[in-house]
Amino acid sequence: MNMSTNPSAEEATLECTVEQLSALKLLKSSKRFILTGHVRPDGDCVGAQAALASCLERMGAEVLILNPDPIEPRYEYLARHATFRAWEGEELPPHDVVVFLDFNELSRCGRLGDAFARAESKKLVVDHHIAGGEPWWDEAFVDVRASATGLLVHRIHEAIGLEVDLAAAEGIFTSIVSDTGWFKYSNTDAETLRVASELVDVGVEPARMFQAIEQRKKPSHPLLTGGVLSHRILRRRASCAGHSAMV
Ligand SMILES: [Mn+2]
Repeated sequence: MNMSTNPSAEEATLECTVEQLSALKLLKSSKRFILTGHVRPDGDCVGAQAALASCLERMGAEVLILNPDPIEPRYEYLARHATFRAWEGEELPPHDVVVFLDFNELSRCGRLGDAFARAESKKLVVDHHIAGGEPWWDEAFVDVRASATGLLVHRIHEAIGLEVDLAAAEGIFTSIVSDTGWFKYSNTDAETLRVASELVDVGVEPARMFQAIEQRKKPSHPLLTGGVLSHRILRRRASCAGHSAMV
């Protein structure tokens, strides 16, 4: 087998299509961005937004993350580095580009989609879903083989030649684990694992991320409250028993 015909993983990642190169040009040449997502944005969506916001801000751009809905509390650690705003019908601030992350149907933004359609800004889609219908966007950074949209934001960093910082790393890691089911699904490929490893090098702590996303305590949940109460009662009984035994 002639190995020289197989490009290395690095080279394959850095190979961008003409369409992707054009999208990168828009990202590099614009100053004011709005990043948006679909209604009830999931982990891939908000993670990719956090990562792209960090990337663009380090390139000197102004970035606003504006979604149709608030982010889930389980992802609030992402808000340490980026501000997530939920649209409440207000007028959009002046902006040059809207970036749509993890979806490609404008209607999935709800009424916010109508506001974007009326705006004169350029529209850029960063996504890994198969698109149906006529393209309504100006530029697209799309790869349907990518396990997560966050992985595409990692490729954008590589193509621009920008290091991934902790804010971006936590975002991309959130994206990857959300869309691969913590590396269980069949979309978990070599690039996914290679990037995850790099993110750990940057400072991501997988166990803490798992705790934040999957083991978040919900004291308001009746089952959990019951569990905590009965645990406390058992402990109290145990300590009473211990005390009386000592006496
Ligand atoms: Mn996704």
